[in-house]
Formats: sequence, structure tokens, C-alpha cells
Amino acid sequence: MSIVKEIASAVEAGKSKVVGGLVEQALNEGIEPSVILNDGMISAMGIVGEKFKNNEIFVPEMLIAARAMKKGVEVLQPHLAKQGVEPIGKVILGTISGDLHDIGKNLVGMMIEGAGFKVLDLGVDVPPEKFIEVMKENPDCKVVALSALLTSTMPALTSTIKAIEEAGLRDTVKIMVGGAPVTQAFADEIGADGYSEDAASAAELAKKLYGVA
Ligand code: B1M
Repeated sequence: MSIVKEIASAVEAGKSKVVGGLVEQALNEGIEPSVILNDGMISAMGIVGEKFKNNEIFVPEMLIAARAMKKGVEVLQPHLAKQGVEPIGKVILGTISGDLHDIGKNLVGMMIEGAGFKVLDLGVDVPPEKFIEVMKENPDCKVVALSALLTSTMPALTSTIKAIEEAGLRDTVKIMVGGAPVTQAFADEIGADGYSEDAASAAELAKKLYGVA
């Protein structure tokens, strides 16, 4: 079995203790970090999601797989995010209210950081008021990035943008949105300034919104 396949099956089986070592081994073998991430870990999470949908596994197994992926991402992080010297600017990032998924959001944060930004990561289940509070504390921040992984939390993207509008701050920032159920059409519908499908294009989008791409 190839090392990338080994990583995928270890993530799928939730083997937290071995994933980090396997990722290190793959890096030592010269495999591209993006291949390890996409073919080794993200694809495994796709299978986990399918199994969950088909009632073959349940939330605890999904959680254990997520923990295993996090271990692998920790090892991969320095290779994905090569820091620039001076940050281009600040990006406020968070998973919106009601949503606890953070693996994709963390990857987006790493890639944006890797593109040279300082990322203010507010975590998961972030209420609109928290985004507004941090925006007020960081008036030099020009991009707010909102992640949503559940169809049931997509309306929180709308309400967060609305709350930012009502706080009189909408003109001070560009808002980008993403996450598995989010589409360009939905982003347009809710008045977001940008949508991206994955972490790499999120970093490109942040640069574009900052006017540096
Ligand atoms: Co949940 N979960 N989950 N889950 N979970 C999904 C999302 C689901 C699709 C599984 C399924 O049914 N097939 C489903 C959602 C269905 C739907 O809404 N249509 C689901 C469900 C139903 C639930 C619960 C409701 C289950 C329950 O309790 N009955 C529950 C909700 C909890 C809550 O949030 N309130 C729940 C809980 C959990 C765990 C806590 C167990 C765990 C999360 C652990 C964690 O994140 N720390 C979990 C997991 C692991 C998943 C799956 C299996 C994997 C998610 C993931 O990490 N993917 C997921 C199935 C799947 O995605 N295949 C599933 C890998 C990650 C790299 O991809 O997050 O999509 P992703 O991020 C990508 C892009 O989307 C994009 O870039 C990332 C990297 O390329 N992106 C952005 C993300 N944010 C972005 C922001 C941007 C731009 C791009 O700009 C700002």
C-alpha cells in the first residue's frame, strides 16, 4: 500500500497515534504536502462523511476520524503555510454560529496565513456579535472570512452579514464565505463579496479582496 493510501486509511479508521508519523514519513519520501492533504486526508474525510450519511458509522467515529486528521494537519502545517515576513494585512476568520466544524476552517486559516496575512481565528460557533467586537478592535482588518459546513447553519451566514451591516461596518470590510454546502450562487444571494471552494483558492481570494493579487 502506498504511504498516501496508508494515511487515508489511518485517518478513516481514526488512528490518531499513527497519522502524524505517517505524514512525516510521506514528507521525507518527498511527497507534495498538497497530495498528502488532498489524497491522504481530505479524501478520507469524504469517505467518513459518506459512511455517516449511509448510517454505517455515527458521530463518535466521525469525531475520532476528525481528531486523526487534525494530528496529520499539525505535522503538515509548517509545510503548507510558509510565513511571509511582513503580513499583507489582517483577516478575521471563524465558523459561524451553531456550527462546530473546524477542520476546513483551520485549513483555510493556514493557507491564508501562508499567503502572508495575519489571521485572527475566532474559532467555531462564533456569534455575529463576536465578529463585530473583533472588527471594532481591528479597524485595519479589511477581510472577514466565514465558514459554514451545515445546510442548517447557512442562514447564520446571512444573519452575520446582516448584523455587520446593522453595526455600520459593512463598508469597512470585504466578506468572503465558504464551506461544503456554500455555493457561488448562495454567496451572491446573501451579498458576500467572495466565495471560494477550497482552502487554496480562499488564500487567492483573500489576496484579491485585499487588492494584492
Ligand atoms: Co459533521 N457533518 N456533523 N461532524 N461532518 C458533515 C458536514 C456532513 C456533510 C456529513 C454527512 O452527513 N455526509 C453533515 C452535514 C449535512 C448537511 O448539513 N447537509 C454533517 C452533520 C449532519 C453533522 C451533525 C449535525 C451530526 C449530528 O450530530 N447528528 C453534527 C453537527 C454539529 C454542529 O456543528 N453543530 C456534526 C458533527 C461533526 C463532528 C463534531 C463529529 C465532526 C467535526 C469535527 C471538527 O470539525 N472538529 C464532523 C465531521 C468530521 C464531518 C465530516 C465527516 C468531515 C468534515 C471535514 O472536516 N471535512 C463531514 C462530511 C464531509 O465533509 N465529507 C460532516 C474535511 C475538510 C477539509 O473539508 O470542512 O469541507 P471542509 O472544508 C473545505 C471546504 O469546504 C472549504 O475549504 C476546506 C478545505 O479545502 N472551506 C472554505 C471551508 N470553509 C471555508 C471558508 C472559506 C472558503 C472555503 O472562506 C471563508
